[in-house]
Amino acid sequence: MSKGIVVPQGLIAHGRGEAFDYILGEETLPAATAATSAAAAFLLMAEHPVLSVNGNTAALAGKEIVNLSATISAPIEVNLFHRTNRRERLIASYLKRLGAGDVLGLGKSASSTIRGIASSRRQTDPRGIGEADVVLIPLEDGDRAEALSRDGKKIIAIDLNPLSRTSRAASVSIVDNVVRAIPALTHASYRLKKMRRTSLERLVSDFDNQRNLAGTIKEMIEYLRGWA
Ligand code: PTJ
Repeated sequence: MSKGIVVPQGLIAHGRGEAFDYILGEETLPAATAATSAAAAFLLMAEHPVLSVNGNTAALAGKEIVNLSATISAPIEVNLFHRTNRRERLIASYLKRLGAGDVLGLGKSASSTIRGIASSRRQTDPRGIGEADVVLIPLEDGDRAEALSRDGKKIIAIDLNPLSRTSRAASVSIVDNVVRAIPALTHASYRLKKMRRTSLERLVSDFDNQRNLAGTIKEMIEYLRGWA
């Protein structure tokens, strides 16, 4: 935050996430592992997958996002809730120092618009989220997740809160901490790259996000029952 990558509101969001992380035992639940395989299949089958990055994600898992981008050949786009040119540039140069190639979404290059959002968050890069069919949105707010979904894009969320609008609006919600979820997604993508397309299609069509979220909540309850 002192470098300007994360906004103060990001610390509050982080605290909200931590509270949920405690009630899943700060470990990856089986439901999250199933969602991660489905997410990897979605990303590998996509024509234009894009990884959307905000301040919290860059700070917590910048290197891991760069690794995922290289593994699945998907561009990274900076898309901020609290948008300023300075923060966009800071985050992009931070990711480049970690090994990212081109980073999309900066300044005037974000000339496409997501319908149904009033704020500057609606601006996206036509080479990135603008033309994407599948978008990974770690740590996202509900409005943008719903608007991207209404725009016909398949959304993969990483959100520790299984009750959030983001988790509900996504096609695949990985309920886990980004620091665990992104390396696991890279690992799953690497493994699934060797699979046939028909097997990937089956992983996608067999996945039911609402059922998986219900499974996550049951796993959280089981964990809490252990303490009670
Ligand atoms: O960098 P910016 O300007 O784009 O702003 C980013 C924030 C995070 C401030 C903005 O997107 C925001 O306010 O998000 P929300 O609406 O607070 O949603 C963030 C969601 O991420 C919440 O549901 C949290 O539970 C969840 N979350 C927080 N930390 C983590 C997390 N999920 C996964 N891993 C985390 N480490």
